[in-house]
Amino acid sequence: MRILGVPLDRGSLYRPGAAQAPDALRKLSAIFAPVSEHAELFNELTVRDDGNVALVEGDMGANVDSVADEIFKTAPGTLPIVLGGDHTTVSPTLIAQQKRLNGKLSVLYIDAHPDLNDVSRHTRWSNGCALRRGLELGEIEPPKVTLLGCRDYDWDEIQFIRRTGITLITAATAHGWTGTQLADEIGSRIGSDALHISLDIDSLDPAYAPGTGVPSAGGLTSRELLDFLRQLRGVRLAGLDVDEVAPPLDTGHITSLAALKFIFEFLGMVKIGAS
Ligand SMILES: [Mn+2]
Repeated sequence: MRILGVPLDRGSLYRPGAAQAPDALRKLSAIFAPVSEHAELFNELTVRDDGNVALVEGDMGANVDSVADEIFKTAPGTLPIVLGGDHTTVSPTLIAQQKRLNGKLSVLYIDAHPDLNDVSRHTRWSNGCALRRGLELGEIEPPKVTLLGCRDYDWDEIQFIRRTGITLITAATAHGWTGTQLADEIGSRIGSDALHISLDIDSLDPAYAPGTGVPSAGGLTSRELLDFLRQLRGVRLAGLDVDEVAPPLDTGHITSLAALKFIFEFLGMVKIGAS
């Protein structure tokens, strides 16, 4: 495992703050012992923290190539865990992962929003365009993407989803599903691909993750998301990015601690899983 921070929130045009997340998460991570919630010890796992990537002034458009290059340097067999930053973090992450996996990559995008706008708020590098840019620049086929937990859309995004064959599992649908159903749905699509998980913390209901730029009512519970992830343990994993945790908007570290919980459970998935 290799941890990299991307302390950039220029894509959060509504409420920034996510640039502070990588350092805040590192500081708080000492609270957690290296075990999963199922009391499994991570005694065979090596996690190296490579700090934050170097950024130049500007938005992700000015940084996407250098951040992708840095993530691409992750050694074969090592999984990157990328800490955003706003969700434009996923764009260079997907570019790098698609190259690392030689195109054998599927994506689980867990978010209240699909981030599939071509242009949002007068820029191509707002977080509302993050997945669209990642697919374009990474040359990833849209049918390889599953959206989970969505509940806010722009009209163009809905048309893009319908036109390109992206799988959409709304928060409302997911609420009625078991983890096994989700694992079956994803497992039936990815074939021999490895799965990259992109987690926007606003996929959770604001009750569980209030400290984020664009909270949206009606989200997943922490319990639901943990159960979904647990059922994905049989899937070959490519890596993880966790985005949109905004410490200045948080209260009592609730959102940061939720993000850390999922990162630690991801570590548990890798130990049990195939990679
Ligand atoms: Mn979002």
